[in-house]
Amino acid sequence: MGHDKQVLLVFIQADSGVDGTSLLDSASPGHNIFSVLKDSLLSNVIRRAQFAIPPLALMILSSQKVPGVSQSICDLRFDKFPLDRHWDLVGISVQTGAVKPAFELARVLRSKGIKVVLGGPYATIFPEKCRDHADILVIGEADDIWTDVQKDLLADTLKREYRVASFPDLSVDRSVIKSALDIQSYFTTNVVQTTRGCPYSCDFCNVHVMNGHRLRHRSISSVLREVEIFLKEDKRIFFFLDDTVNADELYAEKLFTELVPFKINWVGQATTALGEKPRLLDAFARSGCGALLVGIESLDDGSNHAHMKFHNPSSRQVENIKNIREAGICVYGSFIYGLDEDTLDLPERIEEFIEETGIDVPGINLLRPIPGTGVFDRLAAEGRLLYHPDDHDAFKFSWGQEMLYKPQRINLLEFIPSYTGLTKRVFTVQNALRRAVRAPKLRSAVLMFNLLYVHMYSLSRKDLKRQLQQLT
Ligand code: B12
Ligand code: SF4
Repeated sequence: MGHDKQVLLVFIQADSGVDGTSLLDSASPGHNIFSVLKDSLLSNVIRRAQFAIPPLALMILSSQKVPGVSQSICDLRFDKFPLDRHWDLVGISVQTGAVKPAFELARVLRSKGIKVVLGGPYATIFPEKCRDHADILVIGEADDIWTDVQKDLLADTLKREYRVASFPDLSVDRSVIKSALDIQSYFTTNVVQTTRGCPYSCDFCNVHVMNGHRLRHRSISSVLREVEIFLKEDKRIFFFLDDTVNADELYAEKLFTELVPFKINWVGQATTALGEKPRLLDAFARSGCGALLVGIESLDDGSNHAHMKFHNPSSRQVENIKNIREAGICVYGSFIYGLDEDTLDLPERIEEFIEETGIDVPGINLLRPIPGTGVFDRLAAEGRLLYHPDDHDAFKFSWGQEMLYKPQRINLLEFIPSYTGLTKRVFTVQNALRRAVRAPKLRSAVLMFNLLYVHMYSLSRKDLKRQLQQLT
């Protein structure tokens, strides 16, 4: 439509973490012919294993249709910014791990006279840090307020700031439309969120800070309709993006039972408490659940408690994980080593736990103190952060290439070799093959992920070795 106002919504590529793998990859060449060959083989695996999914936030915004406004999405993980076209407004989603590139893009656009609106997790938690980098700031979940912004754009009455007064009611029907997406760029475009908010308060996480403690549900009929429509455009796997897809067990059981006839395959994130609920587990398995990411964090309950995580005591984890796998669902088990009560005996326990439970894909992370979380403020107050607390960019969401704080009970100089020793033993090609063979489902994806991690953790060890040398 020629005279429509043109709005572009941008998702930024982070230079660390999931997105940063390709940068990391080229940054650390191997030193002999064998490691060069291995690295190049594995970097191929990295490219194939990106499993890139589209930003649901921008799909939600672009689905809010205001006559007279046309919206497009630019995902900088795949696309170049279309500077050759005219834009009346560019909206950038700012995640804490990608603040610097987001601000840099805003600067370039504003210098060309293009109006920039910043929104997303970082803009919501740190509006004061974003204000100078934007013409317009949106604070909070923009499911409804984005319509106001578009109307004000049309009327030429844009305000400096839009603050969402209360969390949007998710039970109101809002359809998500994919028309602004380039479907072929992605591993799948079937991304669905059924609930928002988290009843828990883990201090290393900021979901409960951004989305509140009360779990808000979409109506089951609205989710079912969305799945049905999505399936018409894209038959690939579904990602349920809820932080805990079994947070409300009754809701989840009803939803996934009703999803059985759709015959989809899906993955999501859950707590291992699922293993204690046979009916819910059965509904997950029958509705096509192939894999679940579960947060185990520490195997030491004292450590989890020190970080305000009280659900899922370690005594029940083994049994629960076994039950989930026996139901035919792969388990991605995410650990954090280096929490406050962790001691040097933990790596051995983690290895035994992985063997005993048969976890299909282990992820062994270093604690990332994220600005805006409880743990960040506490470590800053205790003088344990290794960078200045105001330098938010230093607190990257890397894969564990670098320690960002001093552990409480383990000296940093002992901690680093203990962590790298652990990842060296857990992430080997032999273990990758073994895990793939015994996986209850999705064997090639399990193999791909494990091989990716063999490579990623070997790069992380190089970086940590460098950091250790600088510290000594
Ligand atoms: C799916 C997911 C991913 C996917 C897709 C990315 C995405 N953001 O869509 C992938 C795997 C790529 C990913 C990667 C990463 N992720 Co992630 N991810 C999630 C997850 C589970 C769901 C995201 C989602 O779709 N939420 C639902 C939407 C509707 O909510 P939303 O994104 O907050 O959007 C709303 C508002 O923020 C706002 N909004 C958002 N953008 C914009 C833009 C404008 C212009 C406006 C006006 C408003 C606005 O309106 C939206 C609608 O209400 C969240 C957890 C969560 N609960 O959100 C973590 C989360 C967003 N991820 C997180 C992290 C740390 C990462 C990584 C850095 C991980 C890593 N080590 O690499 C990378 C960063 C990638 C990047 N380029 O920035 C953190 C971010 C913390 C923070 N404060 O920023 C979260 C919150 C998880 C956590 N527990 O802390 N992630
Ligand atoms: S880590 Fe998971 S369970 Fe804990 S507060 Fe965050 S979203 Fe909730």
